[in-house]
Amino acid sequence: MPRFSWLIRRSVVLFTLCPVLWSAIASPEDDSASADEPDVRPFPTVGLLPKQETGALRFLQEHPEFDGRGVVVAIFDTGVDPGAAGLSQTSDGRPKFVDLIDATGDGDVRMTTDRQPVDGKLDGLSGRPLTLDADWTNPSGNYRLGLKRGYELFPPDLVKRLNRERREVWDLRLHTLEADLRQQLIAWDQGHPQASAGQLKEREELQARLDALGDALKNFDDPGPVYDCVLFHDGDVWRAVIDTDEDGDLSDETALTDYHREQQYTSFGERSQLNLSVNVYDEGRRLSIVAVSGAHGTHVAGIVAAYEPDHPERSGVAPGAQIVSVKIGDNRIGGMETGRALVRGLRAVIDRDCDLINMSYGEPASTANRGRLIELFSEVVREQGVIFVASAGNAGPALSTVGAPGGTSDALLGIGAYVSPQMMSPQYGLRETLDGMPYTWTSRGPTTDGAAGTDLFAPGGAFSPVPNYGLSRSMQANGTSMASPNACGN
Ligand SMILES: [Ca+2]
Repeated sequence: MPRFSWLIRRSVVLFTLCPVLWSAIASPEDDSASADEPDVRPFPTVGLLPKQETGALRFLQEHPEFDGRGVVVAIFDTGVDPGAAGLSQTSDGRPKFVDLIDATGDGDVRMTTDRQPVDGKLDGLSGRPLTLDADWTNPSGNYRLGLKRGYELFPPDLVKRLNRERREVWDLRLHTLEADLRQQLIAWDQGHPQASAGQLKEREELQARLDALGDALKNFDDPGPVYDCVLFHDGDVWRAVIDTDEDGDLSDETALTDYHREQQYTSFGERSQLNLSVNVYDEGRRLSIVAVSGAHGTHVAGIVAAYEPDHPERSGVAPGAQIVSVKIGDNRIGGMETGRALVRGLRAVIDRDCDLINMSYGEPASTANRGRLIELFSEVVREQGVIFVASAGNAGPALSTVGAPGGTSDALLGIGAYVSPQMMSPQYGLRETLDGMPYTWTSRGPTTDGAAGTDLFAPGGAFSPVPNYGLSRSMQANGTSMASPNACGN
């Protein structure tokens, strides 16, 4: 699981503590500021995305070009949004993303129906006629068709929002019809003070329509958007077109190819603001639509490598680094990772020549250094020279609470979460700060086979970018999920 659900729970605990600390600090005995002298200190932006604690800030100031340039980091997580703030370019002008991969398969579309167009149109699998773009190059003239339900792919919080918004539209339409029918019924009653049995059938018809509307209002069942997908080979590469606005017109859509070739992405539309890219596998028989399954991966990637030239305090620890996003959080099983997704992720690490992996994911484990996946992780580290950084877990403060794989695998660097005075003020609203310390909830070693468990501590809270679909630019979150990318960036 992403160490995000945990961190939210822990955030609540931490935020619950903050007012207690604040009230202690601002008690009447505190004479640091008098009532008629307001405290006007500037907002301490240095702690928004912490870099001072590890020496990274000073290092970047003294060596601005030693900022991760030439380094590629794989982010094993919920996927990273290529449209998020600060994640479009590196500090030396290269694309921020080398590749975006869905290793889970939840975005897969089977493309097994071949059709030839008639008068520039195809019969889509949704039943809509699809208008092609006359400018596309398709030497074979053949098109492959598929269909994808948006809700199979969208993050749960987006499904919830869209469902609510679509319900509002549905309710408004039905309530308008309902009001109209009620008026018709009143008018009918006024016009038929002594209706015959035959005339009453008209009234029964109106009443039956009203009842049916009432049922439809009570039993709202939203299947969500359903997208026609079309694939064709332009002579060089496969190109995928998704009818993101469900209007049957494909000429208003972008013809995308594998992300690593052209670094293109598009969006499912203004309402969802969910960005997507594609990869095509199995000789055009499988289209992989790559979208995030949550906000976690984008937040993590921002801590490693966001680049904000106008607001360096918002930049990540290594703004020059490039990213390979590997989605391991599968929407179909509540965002859990699978062994298959992790193996595909390791393949991508080797194919794209990644230098580091960050994995802010994991579960509790009673045994250390065991299992086929741990063997594969160790091979990538020891034989490919990849540095593998992972969160230790948020199950502290008791001893031997480190989780797998970060805390329990000796080939990986397991990262604990630390909170510094510089972080306390901007992130938790403390006017006077305490000494730096590990967060209470950060998992502790030793492992059951006697290793330390937590190899390093790093700042475990940050304001960092989140995906566009969340309708926010950035958010604060804490957890070893945030400590691991901070260490990875360093
Ligand atoms: Ca369209």
